Amino acid sequence: MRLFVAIELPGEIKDALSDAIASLKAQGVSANFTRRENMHLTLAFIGETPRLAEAIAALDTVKARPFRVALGGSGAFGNLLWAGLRREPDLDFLAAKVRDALRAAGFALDSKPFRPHITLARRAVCDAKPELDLPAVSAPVAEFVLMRSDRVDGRLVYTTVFRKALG
Ligand code: 2AM
Repeated sequence: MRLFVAIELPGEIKDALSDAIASLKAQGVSANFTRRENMHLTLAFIGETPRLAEAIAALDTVKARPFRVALGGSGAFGNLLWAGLRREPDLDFLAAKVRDALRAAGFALDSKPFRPHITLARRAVCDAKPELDLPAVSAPVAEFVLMRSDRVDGRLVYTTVFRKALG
């Protein structure tokens, strides 16, 4: 199965991201837009593995405190468009702890630095560089989750398989 560790986003943030997607569409961007139920922030990408129990055991050892996240900034990785989050030391700390715990359990994560982003669109095509103005909405984060990713009838479907409370 394909696994990744993420933060689920509260409704206020998803509302702002849905507005941003509507604005991209209004600007003539065509893309594979992220469905509302799939919006999330990835902390660590594990990838294909049969070791679900080991991943859960590793994540269960992570200790970090609750914090707030706020939308801020946006950008593109090639033709993938994303919304950013304000740099938040507690978020960086949590991502580092999650990655350390998974590596200690033998999961080979990539060594790219953590770039907190929420993917809004994949394979985006547009004539001019789109404008993406995000309101500075903020929300509390009280847990992180382990998610399984499946492709069902060509659609990405994410299922939460473990929750870990912060604090
Ligand atoms: P992305 O949105 O930038 O593609 C599930 O695929 C989640 O894991 C997505 O948030 C995805 O980020 C992230 N991810 C990180 N590294 C990945 C990789 N090598 N392959 C697929 N997804 C990856």
